[in-house]
Amino acid sequence: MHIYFCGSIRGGRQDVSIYQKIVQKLQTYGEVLTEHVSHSQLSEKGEYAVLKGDQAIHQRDMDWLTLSDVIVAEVTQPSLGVGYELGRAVAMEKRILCLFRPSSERSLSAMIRGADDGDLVQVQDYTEDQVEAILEDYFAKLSKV
Ligand code: 6K6
Repeated sequence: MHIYFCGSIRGGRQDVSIYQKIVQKLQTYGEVLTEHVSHSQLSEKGEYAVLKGDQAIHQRDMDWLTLSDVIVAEVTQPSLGVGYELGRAVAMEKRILCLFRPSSERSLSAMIRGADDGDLVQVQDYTEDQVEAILEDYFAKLSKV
C-alpha cells in the first residue's frame, strides 16, 4: 500500500514529533511516500527546496499523490500546502483521513471539517495518546473495504 502523509512544513514545524509518531505507525501498513515531512531536521526553509526548486517539489508530490492509495493528514497546524494537497486528493477521489487535535484550541477550517462524508473523506478529532489506536482502527476497516 502507498500512503501519502501530509503535515505542515512552511506553515510551521511545531508538531513534528507527532508527525514522527504517525509516520512510524503508518510504516507498519505500507510505504509512506512523504516520510520526509516527519524529519525533524527538515527546516521551514528546506535544503531540498533550495536544491530542486518549488516546481520540482510540487511535481514530485503530485506524482506521489496520484500514486497513493490513502492519504493521512495531520491538520492541526494550519498549512496552505496541506490544504492544497487535500483539495487535489478530493478531486482525485482518494481515500483521506484528517487528524485534528482540539487541545490546540484552534478551530479546524470548515473546508476540511466540512469535507467529511463519512466514507472517502474522514475527519477525526484526537489526543496524542489516541493516535495509534485511531490508525489501527482506520486501517483495520480499510482492509475490509
Ligand atoms: C522543505 C522544507 C521547506 O520547504 C521544503 C520544501 N520541500 C518539500 N518537500 C516535499 N513536500 C513538500 C515540501 N514543501 C511542501 N511539501 C508538501 O506540502 C508536503 O507534502 C506537506 O504535506 C505540505 C506542506 O505544505 P507547507 O505549505 O506547510 O509547506
